[in-house]
Amino acid sequence: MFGAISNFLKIVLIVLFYQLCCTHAQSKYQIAPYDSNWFEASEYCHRMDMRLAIVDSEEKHNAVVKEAKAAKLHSSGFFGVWLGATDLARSGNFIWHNTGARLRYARWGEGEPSGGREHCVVLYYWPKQRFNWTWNDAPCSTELYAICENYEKAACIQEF
Ligand SMILES: *[C@@H]1O[C@H](CO)[C@@H](O)[C@H](O)[C@H]1NC(C)=O
Ligand SMILES: [Ca+2]
Repeated sequence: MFGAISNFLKIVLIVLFYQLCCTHAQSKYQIAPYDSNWFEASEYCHRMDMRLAIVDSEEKHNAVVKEAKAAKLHSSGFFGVWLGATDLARSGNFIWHNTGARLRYARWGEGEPSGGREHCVVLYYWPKQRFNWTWNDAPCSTELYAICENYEKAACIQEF
C-alpha cells in the first residue's frame, strides 16, 4: 500500500520536475534588448540559457518572422536579427553553429548569400535593399539584434 503511494508520488514528482525544467523550452523565442555583433549576440543567448535561433523549416522561419515583427523595431525600414548560422569556418559552407548541422532549409534574399567578407546569417526586413523578412550573409561585426530560442537540454532528462 505505502509502496504504491510512494511510486505514485515519485511519478508525480518526475512529471512536475519535467514540467519545470523542460516545458518552458517550448515557449520559444526572445529578442535581445540591444544590438550587437554576431558573437556577442550568441553569448547573450547563452547567458539567458538559450541559443541563437536555428531555423531549419518554413514553420520556424514563419515563427521567427512573427516574433521579429512583434518587436516593432522595423518601422524605420531597417531591422535585422541574427540567426545561429555562419560560414566562418569554411566559406560557402553554412552551419548552424550550436549543432554543427549544415543548412538545408534557407530563405535567402535575392542574390544572397553574397559571400566575400560576409559570414553571419541575419533575417532582414530592409525593403529598400529588397529584403522582405529574408536572409542575408552579413559581416559578423554588424550590430543587429539577437533572436534567442529555448531548446531542450539533455541534462534535464539525464538527472533521473
Ligand atoms: C513583403 O511580403 C509580403 C508577403 O509576401 C507582402 O504582402 C508585402 O507587400 C511585401 N512587402 C514589401 C515591402 O515588399
Ligand atoms: Ca550578403
